[in-house]
Amino acid sequence: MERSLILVKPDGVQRGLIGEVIARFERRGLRLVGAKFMQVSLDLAKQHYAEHEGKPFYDGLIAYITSAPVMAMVWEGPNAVAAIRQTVGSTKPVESAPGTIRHDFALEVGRNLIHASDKPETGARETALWFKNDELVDWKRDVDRWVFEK
Ligand code: DAT
Ligand code: MG
Repeated sequence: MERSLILVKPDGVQRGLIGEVIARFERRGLRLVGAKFMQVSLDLAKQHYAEHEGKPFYDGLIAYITSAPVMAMVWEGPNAVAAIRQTVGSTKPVESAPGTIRHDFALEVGRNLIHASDKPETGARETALWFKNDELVDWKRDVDRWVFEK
């Protein structure tokens, strides 16, 4: 089953949108695997955003993600990464489709509320970076057969 790391970033937490984000993924049919409310260390922020090191927005990005607590979660399901990216919307909120989280709640790329893994391999890498194995729950829901075809 494909997994994606989701972060409700500091702006989403401060604005009281944790529940809204969780509700959207629950409603979509995705299955929660792990969750923790945490302050991001500088070290974790740098590892998480290593691909962006050297870009003009890098310093601001690290300052933003470490500025206040985040809600970190792992969600799974068939095609979870693509489904979640679709529900999240484009990186720039003004380019996000109506109905997506970034469209509905954000205006600026530097305050775009939420992180979601961009590829299945990234989902696996980021899950391992943010969560220990014993923080992830392997479980089934009675409703799974009505949401997952196989
Ligand atoms: P995403 O978060 O949609 O995966 P990304 O991985 O390209 O986007 O970039 C990570 C974050 O960096 C993004 O959520 C916001 C910030 N960012 C990306 N491009 C930016 C830009 N051109 N100007 C300012 N911030 C940017
Ligand atoms: Mg990304």
